[in-house]
Amino acid sequence: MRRQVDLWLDSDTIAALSTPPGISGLAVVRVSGPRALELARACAPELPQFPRPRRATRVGLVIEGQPLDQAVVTVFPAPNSYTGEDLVEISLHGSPVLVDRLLAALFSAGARRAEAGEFTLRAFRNRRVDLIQAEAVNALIHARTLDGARLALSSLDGALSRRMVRLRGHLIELGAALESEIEFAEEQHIGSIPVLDEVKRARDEIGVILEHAPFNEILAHGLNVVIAGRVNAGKSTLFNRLLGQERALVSSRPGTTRDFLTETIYMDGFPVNLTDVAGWESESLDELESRGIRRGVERLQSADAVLFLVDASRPMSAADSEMNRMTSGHCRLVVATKMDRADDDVVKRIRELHGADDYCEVCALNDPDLPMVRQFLRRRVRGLARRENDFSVSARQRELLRDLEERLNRICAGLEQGNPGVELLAEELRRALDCIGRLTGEITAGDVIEAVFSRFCIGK
Ligand SMILES: Nc1nc2c(ncn2[C@@H]2O[C@H](COP(=O)(O)OP(=O)(O)OP(=O)(O)O)[C@@H](O)[C@H]2O)c(=O)[nH]1
Ligand SMILES: [Mg+2]
Repeated sequence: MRRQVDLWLDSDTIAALSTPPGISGLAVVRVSGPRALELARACAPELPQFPRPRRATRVGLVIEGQPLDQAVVTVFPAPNSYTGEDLVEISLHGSPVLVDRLLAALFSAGARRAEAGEFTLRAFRNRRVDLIQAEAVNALIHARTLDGARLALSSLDGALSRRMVRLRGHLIELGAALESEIEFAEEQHIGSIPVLDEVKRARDEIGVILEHAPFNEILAHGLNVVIAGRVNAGKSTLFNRLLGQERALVSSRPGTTRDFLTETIYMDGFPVNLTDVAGWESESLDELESRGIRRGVERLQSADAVLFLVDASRPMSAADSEMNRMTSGHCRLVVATKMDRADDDVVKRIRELHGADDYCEVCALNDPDLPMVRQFLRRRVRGLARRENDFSVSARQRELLRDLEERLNRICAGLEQGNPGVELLAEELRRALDCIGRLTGEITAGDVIEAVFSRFCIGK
């Protein structure tokens, strides 16, 4: 959905609740923009004409002559505020009734309801943060683990941004050296430019960031584990056992699970997001079943680990082989299920096929703890190394960093070969600088910016 206002140009004064809606101890309403102080004073008449910056002041909120609440108001004058504009934070009692009344009064006095992420967008627009840092704000809010929060905080502190600024300086220097090479081709050997070492170091650092990024994502959101297998293999039963509650419907009818279900369990305090999906079926299906299966496959593609269930009580089928192929590239545990009713020949066949993989045999009915399955999950969780000096990287940033790494590779290789083809190198340099500009948001298209901020919540 396109926004009604051009957020890039708009300079209205905006207001929104920045704490979660609902009953709470306190609620914080933020007002930002040129009229922030004036509008806040319209609701808090005791607020002085020139309040002391960044000092909490206790004032009464009065709307249309009626006292509403006792609040604490803090004024952050431009440019030293989160948004870079005049910003007022009104902290009142956390009652939705009071909050709605205050917001209504602010809107009727001339404020506009803030769009999702608009406060941070303004911070970006006013160069309080770059785009990398703005994305880190969202990553910090949405982090589901302490590790994830720590990674986001280093990005917010500018760890990645500073590296990009440094790299840009080196590339510009390299560009200047290349230009002089064009002019004095005979006298200099470009492969010996000292700044080349810096560029190589930066390239290697980017390589490490890209290598760590998938792990860091798991650290931030938890381990996504999909329970896959053909219909009726016992997926939902296993899901329920791992959760310790009857969350999913179980029945002897094939095709019981239609849509996917996700629930989180904790292993050593770390979130493991388990997803039960519709069973795989190779025969023709109705439209709804196919859609359910497609959703399951999508989950599978983005899974960090897979529990691949094979029913030991029935002969294996084409669906099992297809599922085997689809999950073989994943970090997976093959689980032979229904061992209480197992057919010896089938078990023999499963062992032949999967005995050498991560493999276990279970009976979810009689063995509710499933120690082998839990052990596999725990091993995955413990394998997630927590590294110092890392930071969160969004999918957008990862794509740009990959492109940047490629350009830097070409630049370094060209220079090392001694016969660089100066024009080509200059073009690669220009593109590398372009990647950096897109990362930090200096030359990022409006729709990309809009997409980034639309993932924020209102009030941030
Ligand atoms: N005997 C026995 N039956 C089991 C075991 N695990 C599951 N079942 C039964 O197998 C049937 C199918 O189980 P579900 O958990 O619904 O299987 P599913 O893979 O989720 O099935 P779909 O959602 O239809 O793909 C049910 O009747 C379960 O009670 C087991 O270890 N032993
Ligand atoms: Mg099921």
